[in-house]
Amino acid sequence: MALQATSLLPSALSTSKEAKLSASLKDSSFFGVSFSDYVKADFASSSLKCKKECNSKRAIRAQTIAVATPGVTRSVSEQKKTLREGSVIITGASSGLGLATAKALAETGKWYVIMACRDFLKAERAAKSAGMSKENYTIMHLDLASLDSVRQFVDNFRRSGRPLDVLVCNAAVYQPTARQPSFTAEGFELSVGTNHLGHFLLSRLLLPDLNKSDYPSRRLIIVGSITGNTNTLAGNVPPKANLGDMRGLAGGLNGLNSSAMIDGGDFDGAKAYKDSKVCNMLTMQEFHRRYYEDTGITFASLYPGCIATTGLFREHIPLFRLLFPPFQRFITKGFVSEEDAGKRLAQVVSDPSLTKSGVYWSWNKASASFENQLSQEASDPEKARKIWEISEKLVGLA
Ligand code: NDP
Ligand code: PMR
Repeated sequence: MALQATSLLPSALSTSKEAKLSASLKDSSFFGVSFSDYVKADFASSSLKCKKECNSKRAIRAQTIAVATPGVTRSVSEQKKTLREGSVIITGASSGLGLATAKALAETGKWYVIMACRDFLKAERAAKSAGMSKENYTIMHLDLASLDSVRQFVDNFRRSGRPLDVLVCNAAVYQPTARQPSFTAEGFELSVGTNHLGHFLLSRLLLPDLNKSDYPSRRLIIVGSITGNTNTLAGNVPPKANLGDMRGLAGGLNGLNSSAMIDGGDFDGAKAYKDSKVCNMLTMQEFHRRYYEDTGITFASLYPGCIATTGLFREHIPLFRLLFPPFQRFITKGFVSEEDAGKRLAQVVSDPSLTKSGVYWSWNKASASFENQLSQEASDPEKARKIWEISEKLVGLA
């Protein structure tokens, strides 16, 4: 049964101005698709389990570290023995979700944030205007579109002498209007090169540092998205993510002797972004399979909600940027503010109840976290293994 898009509109959208908005959403291909085609699709999220994970042993240790043994008087030094300040690297912390997460963690006083950013001045201004206190953060240069920069960042971080307790791979670029691909320093298509390959190298290089940490709960978090998951309505908006047989990735995504797209097809910036998010979610699971048992590190991904106001949409046409926030706020109801999304990611960094590894976290309407289900492609272990193996060759690890 094909529902009409207008039947989904709240009654508040009855003014002529808002009626125009709904009409344009319904009829135009401005959002990349006719809206009425997509209201037919099922909300896969309604069938998702709403399950909170039990505390792991490590998390219990973290929580109870300062708890007194009943009947025993504690010495002053024992009373002072609390969890040390955690140390977290957040990539792309100069705006949007990364900045909001940095702020949320820094203001707890329990976290020192290493903001790994490509534009030092922008990051410094952003941290200042977010009201972050200088003793809670530092900025280190990282350009994920250059593998040399990734390696340099790792060296610089190690030289700082700080421990690494949590790594958050958050930065991303989205080029929905690009007609031609652009490329990273090593010649990989920019979206997959930055969002996936840059983070892949960073995470692989920093894994031993995470493993060395004595912090009770070490975590590696890679930000995923609903739009890479074709088991959802949002994931069915064209162009859909599809890695195919990964012939383009295997060929180096250089647009010369191989396609710039992972599946070997014609360049499409929006698809390249969604494909990169599938790579992010598959990489997190492959890390889990390869390293969780031996290291105890928690590997997680998440969809923080639709943060429709961030810089991610900076390259979209102005009309999209104007209409996207009200569309998400009033129609899909998937909207979340930057501040609230930051609190969600901060939860995945530090909440003692979110220590389960291999999980893709989402939040329900009451803002409670739950383990979400990934699409078939985004949870395919064979594809995850293949991406891992091709990626390690591309970034020079194999
Ligand atoms: P923003 O554009 O606000 O933030 C992206 C960040 O990535 C910026 O700090 C940007 O730096 C940084 N970045 C981009 N390229 C590079 C690079 N080459 N090296 C280092 N840093 C880089 O977008 P969001 O906050 O929305 O995106 C954050 C994450 O959230 C992304 O992974 C995105 O996929 C994910 N996400 C976003 C959703 C949304 O609705 N907005 C929904 C689901 C997931 P600079 O400031 O210098 O440009
Ligand atoms: Mg989408 C429940 C419905 C839902 C949700 C949660 C999102 C999230 N979107 C939904 C539905 C729709 N969107 C529908 C029905 C349409 C067609 C009108 C639509 C269109 C659309 C466009 C054109 N949506 C978009 C775009 C983008 O350019 C954004 C994108 O894909 O960026 C990669 C986007 C998004 N919608 C979302 C979210 C979270 C995005 C940002 C994507 C991301 O960061 O992964």
